[in-house]
Amino acid sequence: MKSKEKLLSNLNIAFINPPILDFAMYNLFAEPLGILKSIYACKKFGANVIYIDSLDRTFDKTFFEKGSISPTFKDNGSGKYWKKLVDKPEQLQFVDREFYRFGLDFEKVSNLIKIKMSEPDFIVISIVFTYHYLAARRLLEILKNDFPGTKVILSGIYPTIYFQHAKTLGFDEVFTGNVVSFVSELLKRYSLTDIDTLHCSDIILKANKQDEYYNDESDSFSDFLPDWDAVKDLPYGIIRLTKGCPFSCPYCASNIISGKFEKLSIGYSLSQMRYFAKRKIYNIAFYDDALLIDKEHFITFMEKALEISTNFRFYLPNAIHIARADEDIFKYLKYFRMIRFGLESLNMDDFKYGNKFNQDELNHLINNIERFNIDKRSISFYILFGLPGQDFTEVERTVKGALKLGISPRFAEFSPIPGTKIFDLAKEESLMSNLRLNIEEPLYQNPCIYPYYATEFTIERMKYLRSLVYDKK
Ligand code: B12
Ligand code: SF4
Repeated sequence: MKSKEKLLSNLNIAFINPPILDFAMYNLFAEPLGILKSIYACKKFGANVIYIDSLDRTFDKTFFEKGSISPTFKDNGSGKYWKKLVDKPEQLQFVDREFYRFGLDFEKVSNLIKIKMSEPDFIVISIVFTYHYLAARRLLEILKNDFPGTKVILSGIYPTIYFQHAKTLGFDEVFTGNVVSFVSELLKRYSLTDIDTLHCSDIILKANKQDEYYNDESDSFSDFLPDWDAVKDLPYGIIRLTKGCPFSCPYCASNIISGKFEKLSIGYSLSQMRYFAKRKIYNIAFYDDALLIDKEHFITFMEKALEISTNFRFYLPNAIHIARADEDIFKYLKYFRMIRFGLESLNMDDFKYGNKFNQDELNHLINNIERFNIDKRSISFYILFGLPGQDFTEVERTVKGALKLGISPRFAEFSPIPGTKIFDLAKEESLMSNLRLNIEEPLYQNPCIYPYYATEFTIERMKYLRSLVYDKK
């Protein structure tokens, strides 16, 4: 039998974060966590691994065709991707907007694989957003031609949410499970050892414990560490303290992706903070769906992270819960440079917004923003628009109401997600709209499409709402 650490030493695997085809994309602390965790695990078990991040903004301009537009980097590491104007797909011809490929050209991705690994056993592609599937299909065509003997696997949030659709693309395998089950599957199939899943998480825990930054006294297994070494010039760190969310808002896929709400062990999260500090990476974004649900957990993490370094500055591109941000939480918000609250609507009793807070909790929060002297420029409140059955005047009232309360609104366009409670309603509404869009086609799930072409939130009306917010500034 092979040594436990070398169970996958016969395997050559190429992990790919593919280019994206879309109208707009901005890197707001986006990293493919699932891929990075898979790389970490596969390396630990001895597999030969390469990683190509097609969206890497540090690629030199010689990697891109003439006419490509250069990326940007803000001080906090976020910024624009490399992009190139391309033809719109047939289904989107009616949209009067430019369409881009973000990141490397598809052929270039395949050429880079050839340079780095002559005969991969697997090429693993992962996609987050359902409406980005075209890029996976395009890449698959090229890879099938260039690597006829290689299995090409699709994974990530898109196939987890929309397996029915993902399996039509022609991949050799579509993987819908999490990273632990992916690696367990590889171990079962290729380690030539009889391993059951339980045993597998034991060896994974052991692998984590061997990491020089890992220092978790608890013996519970949280997850694989992401292989941040695989990201050159890492511009920021990503952290998660929890998985999933105890709420179940009708428009959200959190429960489908992550199952029940779960805390990750503090030791697991802190080991990544130690790593970031060592690499002098101090801008850290949270990926949690429900960061503040377990207050003690969040506070313990913050205290210990700040013991590692007081240079850390935190970002919340995902919203946090208004009702959960009390005085104990506010003590830590001075370390945050981007704070976004999930307001959704001031019509807060309507079930479609998830009943996540009440008026008293909102008032209390607004008082605390003043009381704790938080820099208002870092705070905004997401307002959701373009939901099926949502009234334009209701959103208008919310925007005006928010401005009156002295808080800064930020628009979040609704994206209908298959499998969520509101999806069928969204489908009905869009089939009745002028264009009769069938949102079972993922391209119409794009937040740049659905609200503007399938509901009463036209581009003109949204221009007006945006002017209420931005013309004031
Ligand atoms: C962080 C995040 C963002 C970040 C970064 C996004 C990015 N590009 O990485 C920001 C803030 C930018 C963002 C923006 C938006 N987001 Co977002 N986001 C998320 C969030 C919270 C986490 C995504 C994530 O990376 N998770 C970590 C994953 C990778 O870890 P994991 O649990 O181990 O992964 C699971 C599986 O997918 C699989 N897996 C994943 N990757 C891999 C890889 C391999 C190799 C394997 C084997 C397995 C595997 O394993 C796990 C369990 O099955 C999800 C919700 C969620 N709970 O996941 C929404 C989510 C993806 N976002 C969503 C939406 C709607 C948006 C916005 C449209 C919101 C808006 N209105 O503006 C924008 C659009 C952005 C864009 N197009 O540019 C939707 C997706 C909609 C869709 N149709 O696909 C989600 C699902 C949230 C929801 N509402 O339900 N988002
Ligand atoms: S509270 Fe947020 S993460 Fe949780 S179900 Fe609702 S929208 Fe999703």
